[in-house]
Amino acid sequence: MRTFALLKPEIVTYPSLCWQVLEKTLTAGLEVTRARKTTLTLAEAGKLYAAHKDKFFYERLIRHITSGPVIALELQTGDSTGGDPVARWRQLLGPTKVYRTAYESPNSLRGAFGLTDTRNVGHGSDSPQSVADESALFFDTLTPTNDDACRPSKSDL
Ligand code: DAT
Ligand code: MG
Repeated sequence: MRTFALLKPEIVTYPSLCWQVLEKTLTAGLEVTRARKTTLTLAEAGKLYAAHKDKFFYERLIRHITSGPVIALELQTGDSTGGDPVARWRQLLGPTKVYRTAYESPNSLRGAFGLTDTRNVGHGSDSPQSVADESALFFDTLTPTNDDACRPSKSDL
């Protein structure tokens, strides 16, 4: 079983932050099975966030996610830890709203690196269906861009 995760531009733009997020991810018992760095078009961002189309923050969300490079990750829980990778990644991310991290999970990724409710470090699929849809979008159908040559290895970051 796997999950789909996305690191947002406010992380990917800064190599040292990006590496810290990846280290915390591995330390939490998640393994990276596929990775892809890319920059989303408006149309691709619209597909990722279709469920939020009518929300007041939709425009802000789309503007932000297309503002720079993102890293898509397919994650699985390691053999020794097991468990549901969807829940594991979302727990590591922490609450959507950054102010809540202060008392709910200061050590989560959003607690450590989140800036605002929009610039909140990452995305995580929330169901088996969204894992399938979002993995397919990023790993099978996305428009190739110049960023595709990049891979999140330690030397790259
Ligand atoms: P999550 O990313 O925790 O799954 P979500 O699916 O409810 O949260 O929302 C998707 C993204 O939309 C979220 O990462 C950031 C943005 N967002 C959600 N609620 C928001 C709010 N109240 N104000 C601004 N942006 C918000
Ligand atoms: Mg969500």
